[in-house]
Order: sequence, then C-alpha cells, then structure tokens
Amino acid sequence: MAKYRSIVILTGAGISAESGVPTFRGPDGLWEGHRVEDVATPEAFARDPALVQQFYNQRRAGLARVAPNPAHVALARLDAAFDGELLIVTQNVDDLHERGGARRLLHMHGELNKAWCLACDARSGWTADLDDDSRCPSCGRAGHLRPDIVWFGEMPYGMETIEAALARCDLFVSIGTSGNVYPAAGFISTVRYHGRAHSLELNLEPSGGTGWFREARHGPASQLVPAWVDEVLD
Ligand code: BJW
Repeated sequence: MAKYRSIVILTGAGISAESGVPTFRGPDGLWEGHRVEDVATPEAFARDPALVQQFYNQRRAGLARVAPNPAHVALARLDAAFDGELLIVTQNVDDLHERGGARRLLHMHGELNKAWCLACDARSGWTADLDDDSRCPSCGRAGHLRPDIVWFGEMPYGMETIEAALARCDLFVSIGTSGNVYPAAGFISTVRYHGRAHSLELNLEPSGGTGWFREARHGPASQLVPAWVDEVLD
C-alpha cells in the first residue's frame, strides 16, 4: 500500500461488459443497430429528439436489469481501503461503480440517471423516461430536458480535476477501454509527459494505446481487476 500515494483509474465500457452492458465497438456493440452520429451528437438531438430520447430511455431502463460485477466491487474495495489519493474516472454512463460501492468517482461522459435542463442549466437526478412533456424539477418548465450525457463535440466533465490528478499521480491504470475516444484516450500521454507514474492497462485485448503503457495485462476485468487490487492492498 505504501508503494503508491496517488492513483488515477480510468474505466471504460469493458468493465461493465460482464455485467451485461454492451460495449460500444465490439461485435455486439451498442451502436450496431444505430449509427453513432444518429444518436450521440447535439446535432442529432436537435434533428430528431424523440429518437435520441428513446435510445437513452431504453438504456436507462436497462440499468435495472444489470448489477455490479467483481471488477466494480474490487475498485470499491480499493476506494475504501486505500488511504492515499484516489480518483476513479469513468467514461461509463451507467451507475455500476456507485452501486458497487465506489465513492471517489467522476463521470466524465455524464450519467444516464441525470437530466440536463437546457432552459435553466440545472442537472437533476432522473430515473424515469424522458420525453417532450418531462418537466425540469428545478425551473418547472417542460420540453427542455435532455440526457446529461457528453456527446461528440461537447466538453467532458471534470477535465481540470482530471488533468490535475493525472499530473500528480504515481500510478495510472486504464481498465476496459479501447482508447478510441479523446480526451480519455490521451490521458496516458499526459501521464507520460509528467514522467514519473507507473502505468498499467487492464483490458480484454491490447487497446489502441497499449504500447504507451509500461505494463499491460489482458483478460476479463472480473478476473484482472480483483487480482490487481489484491496486489495493491497487500
Ligand atoms: C473488456 C471486456 C472485459 C470488452 N474485460 N475489457 C480526431 C482526432 C482526435 C479527436 C477527435 C477527432 N475528431 C473528433 C475528436 C474528438 C472526439 C473523439 O474522440 N472522436 C473520436 C471518435 C476520434 N471527442 C469528443 O468529441 C469529446 N469531446 C471533446 O473532445 O471536447 C473537446 C476537448 C478538447 C480538449 C480537452 C477536452 C475536451 C467528447 C467525447 C464524448 C464521447 N461520448 C461517448 C458516447 C456517450 C453517449 C452514450 O453513452 O451513448 O462515450 S462515445 C463512447 O465511446 C462513449 C464511451 O464512454 C466512449 C469510449 O468507449 P470505451 O469505453 O472505450 O468502449 P469501447 O467499446 O470502445 O471499448 C471497450 C473495450 O473494453 C474494448 O477494448 C474491449 O476489448 C474491452 N473489453 N469486454 C475487460 N470483460
């Protein structure tokens, strides 16, 4: 435990795959039936809000049918036991890290269970379907709520916090992400730029950026992550 004082963990869709949440770019990927530009851009939402709301309503409802797997639980165990600095940055919009028990968590691509009011700018917890009649709990106006999800071309959440943590950390771990989407795909470059942290990839297969990591282990997250957490806490 004394070996590291500051850890940043980046997670992606692969950590939730064994819970039954589809990844984005695999053979059974989430977007297989949808062109990404039809659903994951602000322009697409402006063009066909009902289609986009329906896509996210289905995924929000799907959260009730999935549960955290041993990888989520292991990270929560690390969060509870590690007395150094820790930040779990997830690209995932599901709530499996929270339900697994993680606390030091940042959702950089937003959350399925939140709505963003384009009239008053408030973010509110939201677990029901969203549609044109949905009323903002903050300002009371209907017809202005969208999923609080970061779409292509939008700024991810918490970038200042993340960049500062990446600059300070002495261990960076990337779990279950293909390294296709920026800025998350560039975090390893930031870590290398600062020069002193160990970096570890835990992924089913080599990601696009695997060669940038000092160490890489490949296999299912439900096995790799608990084993790695045991090592850190040993
Ligand atoms: C397992 C496993 C198991 C499977 N165990 N592993 C040209 C060049 C560079 C950048 C750009 C460019 N043109 C445009 C951009 C920017 C753009 C971008 O990156 N585009 C790329 C496509 C090129 N990015 C943006 O627009 C972002 N904003 C931005 O850049 O703002 C400006 C800015 C500037 C400077 C600083 C900061 C900001 C916003 C990106 C928003 C991404 N949103 C999405 C959709 C959210 C909505 C939704 O959920 O529907 O977020 S895209 C989608 O991809 C989703 C994910 O979070 C994200 C990453 O995917 P992830 O998690 O890696 O999943 P997969 O499926 O790709 O990979 C899963 C991995 O798991 C695989 O490797 C498997 O092998 C593995 N795996 N089972 C372990 N059991």
